Amino acid sequence: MAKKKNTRKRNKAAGNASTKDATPTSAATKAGPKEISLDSTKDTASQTSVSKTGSNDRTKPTGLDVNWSILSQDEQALAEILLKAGQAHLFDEWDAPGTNDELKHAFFAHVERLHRTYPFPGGLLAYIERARRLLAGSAAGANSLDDWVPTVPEGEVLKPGSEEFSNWEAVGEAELSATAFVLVAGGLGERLGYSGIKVALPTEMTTETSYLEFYCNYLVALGMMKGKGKVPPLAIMVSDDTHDRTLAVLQANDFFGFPRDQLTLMKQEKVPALMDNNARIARPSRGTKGVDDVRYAIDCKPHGHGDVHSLLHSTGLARRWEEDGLKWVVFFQDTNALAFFPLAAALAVSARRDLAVNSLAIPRVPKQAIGAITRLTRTSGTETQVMIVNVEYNQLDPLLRAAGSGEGDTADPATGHSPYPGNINQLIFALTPYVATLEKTHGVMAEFVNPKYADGARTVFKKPTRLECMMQDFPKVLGPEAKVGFTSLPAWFSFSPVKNNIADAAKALESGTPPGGAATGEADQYFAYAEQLRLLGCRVMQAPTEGYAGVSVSLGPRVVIAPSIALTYHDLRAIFVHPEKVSIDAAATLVIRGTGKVEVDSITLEGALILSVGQGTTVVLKDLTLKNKGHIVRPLSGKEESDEVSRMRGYRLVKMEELRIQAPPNAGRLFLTAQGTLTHEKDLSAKGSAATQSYAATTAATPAAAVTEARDGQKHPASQDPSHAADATQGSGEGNEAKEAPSGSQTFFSRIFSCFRK
Ligand code: UGB
Repeated sequence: MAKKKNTRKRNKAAGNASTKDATPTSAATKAGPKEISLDSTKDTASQTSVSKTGSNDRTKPTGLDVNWSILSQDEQALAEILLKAGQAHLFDEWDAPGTNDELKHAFFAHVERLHRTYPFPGGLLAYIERARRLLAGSAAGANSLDDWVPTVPEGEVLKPGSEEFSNWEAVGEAELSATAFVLVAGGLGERLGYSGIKVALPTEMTTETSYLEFYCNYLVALGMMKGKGKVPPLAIMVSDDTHDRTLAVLQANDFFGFPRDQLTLMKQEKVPALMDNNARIARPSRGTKGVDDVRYAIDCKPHGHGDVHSLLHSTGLARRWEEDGLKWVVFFQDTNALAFFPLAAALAVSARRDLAVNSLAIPRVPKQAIGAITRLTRTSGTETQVMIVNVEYNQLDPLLRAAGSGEGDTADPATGHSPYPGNINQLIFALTPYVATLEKTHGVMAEFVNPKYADGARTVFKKPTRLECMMQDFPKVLGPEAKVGFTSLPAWFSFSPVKNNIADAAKALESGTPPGGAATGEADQYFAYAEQLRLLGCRVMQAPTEGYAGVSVSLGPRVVIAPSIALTYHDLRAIFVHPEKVSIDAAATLVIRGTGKVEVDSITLEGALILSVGQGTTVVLKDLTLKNKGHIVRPLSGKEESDEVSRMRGYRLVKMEELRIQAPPNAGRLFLTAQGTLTHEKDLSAKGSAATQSYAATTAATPAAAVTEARDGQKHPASQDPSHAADATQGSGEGNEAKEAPSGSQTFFSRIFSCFRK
């Protein structure tokens, strides 16, 4: 008990430290979110117990020996640690005193940082010792899951559009306002081949909303619509690779309207890369950007998303959220535009089933690069241990084979999917057991190592490796009393990450697994909206799939409904009041955004409509038939100049013509009718007469969004001239072979494509 009290005290100090850091003095961070200082909050007891006497009972390598006198006591102590950890080689090529002394001091500053910020107790010594043990096991072919027997766990399988689903959503809506959010965004996305940070990528090209903007918009809208105006807290885990650029994007965009006192950036640090089974620390390769002289440098790599737990502990954030009365914390990834569709329903599952951990899952395609939620059982003597936890994709196949399933990671013939639900790494934790566990464990997670060997004897690495940890391993440190489960939803509704460059996406598609590319991320987002409208009963066509550099996608219709308009399927249902009177063509574009309200009564859309509604205004779409040239998707020719974002997709979106409506705030109830202009409810009877007051800002954009707004509201642009509209539709050349896609129908996709979207 006394021990617990002490821990609480220390954490309280941590909380205070982070609050203090919220008002940094540097200009760069003044306007920013709270910056967490790692050093004041870590459990560094064992890290600071290093002798500073400089007494050295080991033989010093020459490079160190000759420089000993120029080192400070602290530097000498750090050198001792390195020697104790078997890292003498790092001094091999050091110059004599007087040459490159600045670099030597910088080297020790880096070592000090690595030692201090290693997120688990024990600093560098502990890291190297653990690495040696894990590397020895890996070289011997040991598997950490060797004694465990896998079986398929039980969980909740939800079907969007069903009555049952609506009931779950209704229960979960109340939980949304009792939730804190954590975005893990420390990954650079090397597989993606994008030079920026992943959260700055556009989710789709119609509105070009970035992931970061989208996530912030969602949470701000959540606060406004379900949280009585209180925006939920968001912590973003960043790394050295992403911190500055994430902050810069936030600052450049005035934090996307996110209240700063609710936003925290937590920085994870890297760990040393290791070059052999002795866990000898690697130097960067020659020519590495930003490295003056590799002889005085250490190669570092990310430690994995599992660091998020130690950061939520050391910053005191998790406990503060619990003290503030929040019940849940949701972890989500950097590039999944579908992340929030399942949230309300999944929160309801957590609440009703009293789950300490609820993993969101999808039907998994065998060999898909996502982990599998698995029930693992281990019996030793009379004791049986059971845990429901993610088994990473590279471990699943050997585990299943070892357990006697000769075929390994294969499909259940009855469903075409793996019997094991696929982990989308979106986790809902109940805050109370989470905080209690963090206080016991300090967020320390099991580490693993995954070297790629260059030789059969497993002694040479292709490139340096490092220890890593994963956030979804948290159930492994929970007590046996904690209930762990999963909620499975169709992939089309919940998961389409952007992880692979276009070539790898094409290869994945060819091998029968979901591509995870920028094009599929975009297409799946449009599809998720379109399919929800179909489930409501709207008539929404679906464009045929087209190939772009080997990646097949169906990019129409392009429906984007901002979170500020609808957060849930339930909200969409309230907007589309007469779904049977809604018809959307395969080549159409429908964007609805703003902070007002929308009611879609009857609409036939065969072009592009961009509707923005100001707060305090409701726009009713009634008897609106819109035809214009709309937007078209143009494949990249290969020869043309193109930007990185288009190259990742293999196409660009050309905005030929669109009707852009900007409804002003506090204008009451306006109707967008056949004429394509906004009319106040009271003027409807005088439709078409001079008395009609129009608020519409209509737009003829051609080509490439030459947008002009007609503020007098009396203009009738070519897009509304029926004769022109007919030409325009032909001119678009899009959707000629589009088919009607009634709800649940996948007939317009290849077999494999439909399989991913279930
Ligand atoms: N991330 C960090 O914030 N810090 C890090 O050090 C590393 C990553 P990846 P991965 O759902 O598709 C995971 O690299 O690790 C962030 C699951 O392990 O995209 O290959 C990073 O910014 C796997 O079980 O994914 O695979 C990103 O937001 C499966 O579920 C997130 O962590 C898979 O995700 C994931 O990093 C998936």
